[in-house]
Amino acid sequence: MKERDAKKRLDELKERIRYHNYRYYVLDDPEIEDYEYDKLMRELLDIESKFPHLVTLDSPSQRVGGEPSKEFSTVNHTSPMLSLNNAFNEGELRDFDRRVRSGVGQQVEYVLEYKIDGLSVALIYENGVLTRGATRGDGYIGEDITANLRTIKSLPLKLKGDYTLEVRGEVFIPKSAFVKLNEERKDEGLPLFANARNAAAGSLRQLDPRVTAKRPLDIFIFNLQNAEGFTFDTHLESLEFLYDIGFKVSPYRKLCTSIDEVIEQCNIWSAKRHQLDYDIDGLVIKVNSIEQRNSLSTTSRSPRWAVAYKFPPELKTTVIKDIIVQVGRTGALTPTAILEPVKIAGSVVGRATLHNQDYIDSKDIRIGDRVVIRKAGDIIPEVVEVLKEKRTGHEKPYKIPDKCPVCGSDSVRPEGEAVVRCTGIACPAQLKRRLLHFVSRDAMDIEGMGPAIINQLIDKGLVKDPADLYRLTKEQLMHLDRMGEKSSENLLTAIENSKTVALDKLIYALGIRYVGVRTAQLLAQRFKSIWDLARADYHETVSIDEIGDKIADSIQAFFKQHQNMETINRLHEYGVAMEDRDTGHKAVKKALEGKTFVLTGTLEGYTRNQAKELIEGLGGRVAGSVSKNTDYVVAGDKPGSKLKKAQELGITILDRQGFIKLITSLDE
Ligand code: 0OX
Repeated sequence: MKERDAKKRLDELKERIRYHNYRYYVLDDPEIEDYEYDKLMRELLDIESKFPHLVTLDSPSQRVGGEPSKEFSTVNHTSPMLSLNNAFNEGELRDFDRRVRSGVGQQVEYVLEYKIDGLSVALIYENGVLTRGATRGDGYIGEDITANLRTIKSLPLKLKGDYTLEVRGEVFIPKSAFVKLNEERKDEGLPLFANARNAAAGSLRQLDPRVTAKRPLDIFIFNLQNAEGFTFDTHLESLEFLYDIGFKVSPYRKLCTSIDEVIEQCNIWSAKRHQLDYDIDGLVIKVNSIEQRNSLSTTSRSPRWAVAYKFPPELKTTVIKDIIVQVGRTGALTPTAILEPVKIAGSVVGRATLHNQDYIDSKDIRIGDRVVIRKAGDIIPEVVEVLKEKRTGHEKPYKIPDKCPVCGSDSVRPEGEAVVRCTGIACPAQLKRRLLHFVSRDAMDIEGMGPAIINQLIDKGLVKDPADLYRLTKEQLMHLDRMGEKSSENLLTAIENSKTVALDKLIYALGIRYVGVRTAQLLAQRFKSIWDLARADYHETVSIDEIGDKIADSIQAFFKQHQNMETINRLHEYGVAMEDRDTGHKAVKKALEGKTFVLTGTLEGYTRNQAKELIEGLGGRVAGSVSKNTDYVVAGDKPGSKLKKAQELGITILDRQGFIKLITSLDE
């Protein structure tokens, strides 16, 4: 690989990993499976190891995880909560062993533990009493979920002894309890959890600990992080100690004196893991001697003294009976194979994802094919291989339809992308997401129209496309849960007021792919009305500075849909202004124009200069000291006296996450 290609690929990988990190760690709503994420990460690490000078501070390899979310108060971890490097086969286990032995220069003993598929937490006990519990967050800053952790029955609130210490462990829901939980939810008409890990994650993130208390959470403690006044020679001794003072420690803690023994255990548990009542996706292998561990130190994201062996996915053969497409919330059309059901990885499987057209084409997957499928843990099964020698000649090749199967709009595949998407503004599969976007602050700005109301409006069939919002009556709104006369009137006023939002907001509200706040401003400046924009040809839009062919194509595809034009016509009919009252001469105001920032402390992932450039690129100014004219103080790690001054002056203080949120919410 040439350096130029490596850099380009690294940029792509970083962007994708960052995005998926965010979905996974912050939103608890992953879009891809762990193994796909692992694959991206491994590719990134692989390229970075070949081109070390291309490693940048903001690379996902340079930090531990995602970003903490807003609802709980945040806590700084006493020491980073590191992630584990993975080993996927015997060779990688032997590599790990070789690295460890050459690092310590002596014989090494390992302790093996189950790798529980749950969520890591940090717990602080002071004088024997649990005082704080936190999620892992981004590894440095987590969320304070003490109240929720207290509800876990297997977690001692008081230890046998007045110890002051920190432990780390994995929260999970046992398989049998998970099945029961989902059965209860089904009876109550509640949405089901996809798997035990998601159920545990959702339960830990409840703002109301009473809800958490009803969930069958459990915890295994796997590490003594710090202990005031004493240490241990080995990890195993520390685990025994933790067991003795009342913690639930993983029942499997196996001492191995050679890598051969480790490999043997990995093979044994790979076959036996389905017998356990909790999901394990591998074994964790840790150096037993604490002294040896300390001599091995840590990379920025994972310790060198431990590795996670990931079980290989199980393989089975079956037949593809049909291929269907599913339309996701973002309008993505995902081809899915309907299989002759088979039992694999502990459950019966009837479907496998085919990802996209390229995947189908590259493997030449056809309806009627006998295929090998694979499933690991709770991963959606996928087709690994087509058994072409079993073909009878009756197998049918497959193409993703060029119309959305849900709403009939054109489905398009933008150049250079793998995913085919529906372009319909009123597509039922995307309706909720599109409505939330339509009413949001930078769009039509309909205050009071939140997810709870939108869900009810959709469920009751009152709103089938954004234009329907303008037909709602007070009576209809008053019949919704938690809506009284006054709140209904307020909401109607907000809807009424939205009819005269500026043209750029209306353009943004349409949810045209790639048209963010800034692009919408540029379009509103160039075109005087939605009608002008709809009529404009590709060349007219692409000739606008900052608008490339991808955006121009997407705009063309959007306005080509007669369903979308129907929605726009209806919006017009109900009184939504389609022209800019200002005739389009106003300059595009940069989002941070007139705002003064002061930076203090270090912002993980950004150098001081990078942060400054980001702000200035959006029109803001960075000043050296805090005064009453400062609009924002961005406080990173170890902030200086500027933070105190900002607090005294009552200036808005942004932590790293707040800062990122601010700059990313301004533009696409
Ligand atoms: C688990 C598990 C997770 C300590 C240093 C890096 C990882 N999921 O069961 N993490 C660890 O160890 C930490 N041990 C485990 N057993």
